[in-house]
Amino acid sequence: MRAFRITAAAAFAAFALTLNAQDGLELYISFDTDQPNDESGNGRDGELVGRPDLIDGVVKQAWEFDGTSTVINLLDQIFKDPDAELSIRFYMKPNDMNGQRIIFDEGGAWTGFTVRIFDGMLQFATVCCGADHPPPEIIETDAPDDGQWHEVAAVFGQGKMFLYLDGIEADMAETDWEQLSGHGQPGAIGNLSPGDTAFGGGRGFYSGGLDEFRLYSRMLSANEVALSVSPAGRLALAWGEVKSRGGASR
Ligand SMILES: [Ca+2]
Repeated sequence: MRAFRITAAAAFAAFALTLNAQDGLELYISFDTDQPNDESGNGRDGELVGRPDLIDGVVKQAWEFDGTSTVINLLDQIFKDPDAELSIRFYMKPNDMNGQRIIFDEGGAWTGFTVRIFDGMLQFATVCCGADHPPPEIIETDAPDDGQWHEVAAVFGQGKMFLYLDGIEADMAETDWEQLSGHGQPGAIGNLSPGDTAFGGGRGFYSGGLDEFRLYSRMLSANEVALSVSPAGRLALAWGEVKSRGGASR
């Protein structure tokens, strides 16, 4: 009987997490094939430039970005207008920390959301809203250079922004803006989208592994960021969370 209760609690936690992972999901690229197809159900297939190598990922296959030419151009603006909450999460295994290595960018220096590696730092910037390009808010942490996979989440919402590395809050800030706004440009994964980034001008191709990229039109919570969305690890991690909280109340 006890064994049944444990199994039921773990299954419930996994089910709840599955629902969470789908809530507000705008874009999901698994990198399991050689095409940047959107598996969120929203039909936002990307346009690939360059030829990534398929490598072993955290979940099935991943892509190795070459740092010189590979980019996924998204074909639509994903920001809402206005956009009060926006988050991304993904796994990365970077292999070049020098200069600017843009992982995700939408918008620009007028209103924008950008995650990059810059001279050894993992940085997340947002900016809004003015043609005079107001100073962006930037939060950061050391980019891991151990050659291993790491999970990153960048969360903006309600005038705050958070950067998580492997489920732990690495930095946060309050912003001068409560929301981002529409801009009429598509986003990009692996280099800047057209124009400029939330940091300002300049392009820079990401170099290294990327896997399981998800974009949400809501704030990811600290609790769910602490849990991997990896289907392979979901049950064990969910059960670990249940045990650490002393019950299955979540
Ligand atoms: Ca994958």
